[in-house]
Amino acid sequence: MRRKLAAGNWKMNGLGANLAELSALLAAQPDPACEMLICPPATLIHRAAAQAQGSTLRIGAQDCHAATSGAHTGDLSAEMLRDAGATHVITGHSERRADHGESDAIVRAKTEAAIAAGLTAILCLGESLGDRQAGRTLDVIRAQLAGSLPDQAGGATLVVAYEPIWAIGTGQVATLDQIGEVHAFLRAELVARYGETGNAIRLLYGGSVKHANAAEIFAVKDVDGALVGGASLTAADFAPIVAAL
Ligand code: G2H
Repeated sequence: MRRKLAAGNWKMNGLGANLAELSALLAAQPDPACEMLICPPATLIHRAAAQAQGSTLRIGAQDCHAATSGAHTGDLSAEMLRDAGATHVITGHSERRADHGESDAIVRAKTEAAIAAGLTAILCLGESLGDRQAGRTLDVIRAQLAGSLPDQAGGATLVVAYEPIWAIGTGQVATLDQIGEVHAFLRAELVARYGETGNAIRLLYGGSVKHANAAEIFAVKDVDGALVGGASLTAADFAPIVAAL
């Protein structure tokens, strides 16, 4: 049985004052059977983790470097993020792939580093609008999986998030059929790669998830939760999504 997961990605948003949203989120008394995660900017991880201590809320990071330490000005290793209180880290988000030229090989190295440091990696992938219109969606995702999945993975160490690039921050959500097709494909590929363990790895959908569409997306087979951007910034928006799990 895979535990449902609602993960919030604050992206480059949030100052200290915004940590009040975490208290408001916990005050909404989320179902403890579901896992709830907020990935604030790295500057807030330590404070957020201290605030969430003893609660059901987990705190994650949005990126890590593949190396454990060294001359990488401005970067953070997975071990540092864990030391700051993170339990999860997002790898391969399309905004990192686009803004920082992250290839599948780099994403794979980051994912391996995250798992080695004891973090749960949330590995993101998804097709562009051009790929979808050209009918290449599953080919693109197959290639992303081949290039970025770690050698060893389990239900506690890896989550895969399907985020069609054309649905991110656009208000345009993939149809339930599109989500179902890709999630079924991801499940089959994970089982082919890892055997029965592939059934323990959770699959999240991401891309303009809101309270209004969360319940129907969560009802799609093989959707184990969501990676939520804009609608995770306030407890008022995120708590109802968690409740829809
Ligand atoms: C996709 C998602 C969070 P949003 O990037 O990962 O963002 O929900 O704003 O589309």
